Amino acid sequence: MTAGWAIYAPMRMETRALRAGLPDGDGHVHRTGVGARRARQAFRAGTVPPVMAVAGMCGGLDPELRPGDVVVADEVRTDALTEGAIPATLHLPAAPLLAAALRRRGLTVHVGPMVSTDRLASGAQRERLAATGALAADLESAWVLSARPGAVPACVRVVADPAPGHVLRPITLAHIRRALRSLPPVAAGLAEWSAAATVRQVLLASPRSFCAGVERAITVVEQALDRYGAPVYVRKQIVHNAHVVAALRDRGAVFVDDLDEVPNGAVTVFSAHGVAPAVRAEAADRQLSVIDGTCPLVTKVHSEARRFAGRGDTVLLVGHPGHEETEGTQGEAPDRVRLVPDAAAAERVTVEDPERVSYLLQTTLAVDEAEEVVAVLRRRFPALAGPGSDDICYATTNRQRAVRAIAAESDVVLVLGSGNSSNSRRLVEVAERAGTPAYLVEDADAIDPRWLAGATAVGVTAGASAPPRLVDQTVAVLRGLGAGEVDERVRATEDVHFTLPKEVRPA
Ligand code: 0K2
Ligand code: SF4
Repeated sequence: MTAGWAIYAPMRMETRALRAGLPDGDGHVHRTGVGARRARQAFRAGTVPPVMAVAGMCGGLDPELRPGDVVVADEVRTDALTEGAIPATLHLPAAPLLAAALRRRGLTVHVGPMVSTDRLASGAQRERLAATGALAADLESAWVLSARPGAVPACVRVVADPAPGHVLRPITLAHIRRALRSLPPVAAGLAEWSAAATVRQVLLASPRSFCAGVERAITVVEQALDRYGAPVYVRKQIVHNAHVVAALRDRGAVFVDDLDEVPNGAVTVFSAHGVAPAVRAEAADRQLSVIDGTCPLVTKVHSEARRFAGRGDTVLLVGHPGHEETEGTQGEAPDRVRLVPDAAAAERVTVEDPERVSYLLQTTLAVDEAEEVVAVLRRRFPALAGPGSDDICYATTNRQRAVRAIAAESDVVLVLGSGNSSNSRRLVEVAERAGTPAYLVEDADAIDPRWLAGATAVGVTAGASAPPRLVDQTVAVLRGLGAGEVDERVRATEDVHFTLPKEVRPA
């Protein structure tokens, strides 16, 4: 926990509840007094620490808010009609990280704007404030947080007085008790947040995020929706990313695990990871109107599998069992392809004829691990033949090189990507092998502030299926924790682009 941080709350009952959530609460929780005037005066004599939070109770403006719900402000404003209104809105971009830390403590958390007023709001004023989009209102936050403009700020308020009604009208004791019960875990979450407010630099890996195959696969679904209308069926996740899938589902894509779930004749897209010939045959039998989203670099591995198996080789496919890409490649010659997940399996695998053996690689393997596995295979089968050019694709290789570069300079690395994304998981492992703790996160909301405690340099990258905007949001959160510097480490430039399948190609 950083020494220079503090929580400010207006009333004694609030400071008491907040202190109860901190082992060393006395040193960190301070009372300002109630209202704008007292909040403005509270700092005249004292020094304000570089990391400061305002916490306490508030009145709900959004009718969804219940007593005891927590509002984490991403903006703090003053009511424009308030005397002494602060001129500009205060932005608090680390709000999603703090909100997630509080949710993990079992609290119901809402993120949105907080408005500070100089007096208890009347019914008409409440309606006017609610119409501005503010979630809740209080009497101090804006003035407390403007006491030290350069500080790392947070604003967390617990709803004691829900809408509808007058904001901060005389409220029932039961609501106050409910709200006070939420304050100890709020203080504990703020302690985690304060410990992460050491971040000064973000190191961005380049390249990161979407590769050409993912761009193409997503465009295939978008174009299919535009051209043929919803629903468009997609076999499996088009790419392994929950945000991409959710966005396409919103536009009318229907994701299925099996072609059984697709009505006869419907427009059906195959995912970037490719499919076995048996799946193509089934689609043809069902007269599905197929558009193939398979990445051309996966298709290349399929043709190698056909070529090697066709000349009578045993084909050793280095890849992960159960992954859609390996299932698809294996399906090209199920009797001849053997899956080799790791070096131990390479030591055990048997072949019919050691003079007729070749290997292939899943496109998203860790380059260093795959080299080890192939070295074992080569030692055991000196006649081993390989693909003409690397199966591990350019995007995988470049992203791993770039994450290794940032890991060397970072205290911790965050990798944006979904849990089922093989290439994203490999980026975590590559950073860890470089000696730096690394975490896979679906988005900025999934960042646990405890990972960042005491870190000054945080590396950020994204798997090939993770949208770039998730990186932008993560950088914004890290800026909100105090990162003033964002530097990029470029290890390769990419200008690969694949043409679209004819069914969705622009005329
Ligand atoms: O890395 P994975 O193969 O699990 O797949 P995604 O996360 O969807 O990334 C795109 C790569 C697809 C094919 O190589
Ligand atoms: Fe294609 Fe490589 Fe992207 Fe996979 S990671 S979709 S093989 S470019």
